Order: sequence, then structure tokens, then C-alpha cells
Amino acid sequence: MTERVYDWPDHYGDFQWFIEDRFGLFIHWGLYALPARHEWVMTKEKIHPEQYKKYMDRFNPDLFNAREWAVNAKKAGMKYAVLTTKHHEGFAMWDSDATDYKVTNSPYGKDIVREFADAFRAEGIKIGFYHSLIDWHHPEFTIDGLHSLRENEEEKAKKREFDQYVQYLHQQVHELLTSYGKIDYLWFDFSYPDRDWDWSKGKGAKDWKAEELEALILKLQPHIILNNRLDLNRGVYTPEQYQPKRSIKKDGLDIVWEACQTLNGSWGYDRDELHWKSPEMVIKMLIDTVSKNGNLLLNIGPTARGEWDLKSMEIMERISEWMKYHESSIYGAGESEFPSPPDCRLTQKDQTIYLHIFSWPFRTIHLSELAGKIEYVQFLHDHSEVKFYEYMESDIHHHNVPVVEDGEVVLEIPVIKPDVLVPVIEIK
Ligand code: H79
Repeated sequence: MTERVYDWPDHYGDFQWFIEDRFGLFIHWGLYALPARHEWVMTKEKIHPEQYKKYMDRFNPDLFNAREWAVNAKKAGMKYAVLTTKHHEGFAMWDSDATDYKVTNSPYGKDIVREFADAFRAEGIKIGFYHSLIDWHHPEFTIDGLHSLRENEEEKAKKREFDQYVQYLHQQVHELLTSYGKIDYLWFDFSYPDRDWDWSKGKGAKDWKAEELEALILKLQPHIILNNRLDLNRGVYTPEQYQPKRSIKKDGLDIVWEACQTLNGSWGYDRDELHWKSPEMVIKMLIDTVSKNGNLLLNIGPTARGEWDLKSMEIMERISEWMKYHESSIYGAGESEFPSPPDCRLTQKDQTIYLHIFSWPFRTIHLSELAGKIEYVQFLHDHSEVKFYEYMESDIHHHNVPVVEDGEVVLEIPVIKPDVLVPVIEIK
């Protein structure tokens, strides 16, 4: 594979495991699982923190089994998992000393972050924490254009000491990085400084005291990986519900990046959401991401009883089936140095190329720039041989008009598409 040099701060930890693993599980779980209509419900419906508390009083996921989640994630080939320790609603999913607004004060009573970290670590899955910078519950979080739930005159007029919130934010991060063992990835969400957003006033690195926070984090967990949402122009670039057109570079260096994607458009469990992606589409998104040298962080929003709903489970099962046969085209693989044929995606690992066929063509696939370089070709799912040619019989019969161009290799594929969601051909 082409040697890559990455844009990555010297003082940050090792990201090699991250670009090797490629596939992670995002879990959005919090009080918003109870209203079950999008994790932004508090702001969308302008629910005052006092009213929203009714969900904390009823939070009791009786069917939650962290080990089951971890086993499912592992089966689907996910190598790391990122749990919402606190979303914008402000509710702590662990036994935080900084607040009473926490899971251990709900009827459930147990520390979910601990159950998550222990169970996933036991399955060999790396541990990531999502933590919201935004907080709709904390009384000193000043109102700006994004936080419309408090946009009545009385709430706006209240004097707030944002510094107190920032101290709280730093304290909670300190707790998370000192009470749950080795944390591999910290995922902040999100900055919205004035220059980028249409909201009346934003918040960015200065507001969060991000430099200070980052220094604290790296002192506590020197190897940790950070995403880029502290507004410091470093860390893992995390496009949201968007597949970039190609691999991403900065000053000629590759960027470490990760697409975060939902199964149905909502991050939190959303009972009535209809925009479900098909299993095939989700698998194609994973492939597309790796072919552009990125990771995929795929989200599930568990229910208020602590389960993954049937539709999510069905997609996860189809991913598991696919990954069982095709994981070698994902792990450790990245963008190929060769051009992809139409309706396909290439990934590459050292000298091996993986051809992912998104739309099944009739009989042949033409590969550019590979003549003389190929020794053996096979399908991944059954290791059946794929014959290849660097010229065609028809070259001779058809008036000497060449149908294979210089440097091209022609793969002879079956008329019938193999019975896997996305067939992959391994080219050595
Ligand atoms: O945690 C997930 C989201 O809740 C959070 N980031 C992911 C990982 C996030 N969601 N949206 N945003 C960040 C950007 C803001 C989008 C908005 Fe809207 C558009 C806010 C108001 C309009 C989406 C649609 C949320 C409410 C309505």
C-alpha cells in the first residue's frame, strides 16, 4: 500500500489501532429513549428541565444486559464502541459526584458507564466515551441561539456564570477518565463558533477552555484519541450523516477521519422514525468509507428497556453475516492507489486489492493499470477462482478493434450475482 503520512498532533496518542480497526459502534442512550422521538426532543419541543425530569424518575431499563450488546457488536465486526456518557440533555449515565442529575438517582440505580466499559472491554472491544459539551440542564449554561428551549424573556434575562459550567464540564471529564480504566477514545459534541453557524451566538474552544481541557485529558490518559469537535483544529475529523466524496487531506497529509451514521436518521431511539436504511446500504457505507481511508461509527439507539429494537437487530445480523466472509477487505485496509471501475469501490492492504461490486454487471469487469501485476483472483465469500485476461479473444475476431485497453485486466465474473449483499473479489 502507498505509505501514508497522517496529519496528527505530536502530543496526541497512537491512532494506529484506530485506522486498522475501521468499524465502531456508536450508542446513543439517555433519558430521550423514553419520549422516543429524537434525542433533541427537549429543545425541539421546548421542554423545561423541570418537566423533563419526569423521564429521570422513570428511567429503569429492566432488560439492559451490557454483555449482550458487546457480544452483538463483536459479531458485527465492530472493534470499538462509543457510548453517550452525557448527551445535550445533561443527564449523567454514570455516578457523577458533580451532580444529582445522574443514572444512580433514577429507579435503575446502577452506573451504566461502568457496566458498558466492563462488558465491552471483556469482549476485547476498545472503549470510547461520547460527552456533550452542550448542556440543556445545567443552570449556568448560558443561552445562545442554539438553545431555543430557554428562549423566553425570563429565562434569557437570568444572569448565568458560564465559568461554573466549564468547571463542571472539566470535572465530569476528569471523573470519566479516572474511574473506568483505560479509555481509548473521547468524542466531544459539539462546538458551534460564530464563524461557522447561523445561530445568534455560538460557543467554541475559548468558551470550553479547550486547551486546558485537552491538556488535562492527555495527562490522565496519554494514549487517548480525541475527535475534532473541541474547535482546536485537531483530532479525528467526524463528518456527521455525510459520506465525503474522497479521502481527506490537509497540506498533502492524510487526515484521520470517521463518518458517524445512523440507521434511521435519529441517534436516540425513535419509535416512529421511518427512514430506515437497508442492510445493503449500511454495508455499502462501511465499504465506501474504508475506500476513502476513513472509519465508520455506526449508531444504535437502545430502547428505554435497554434493548436494541428489532429493526436495528436485523441490520446488525446482516452486517454480521457479511463481515464473517468479508472482514479482510475492511480491517487494515484503506484507499487503493488504483482507479476503481464504475459502480465499485476498491480497498487495498499492502499488495492486495479488494474489489467491492455495488451494482452487478454482465460477465466482465475491466480494471485499469493492473496488467502484469496480478497473480491470482478469487471471491472472498467462497474463495472460488475468478479467471482474468489481459487481452480478449474478441480482440482477434472483431476486426482487430481492441476491446481491452493498454494496462487493463478483464475479470470474468458469473452471470448470476453471488448470494451475498455486496460481493467482494480479492486481487493479489
Ligand atoms: O449526538 C448526535 C446528535 O444529536 C448531535 N451529534 C450527533 C453525533 C448533533 N445533532 N445535530 N447536530 C449535532 C447539529 C445540529 C443540527 C440541528 Fe436540528 C438542526 C439542530 C437544529 C436544527 C437536528 C434537527 C436536531 C434538531 C433538529
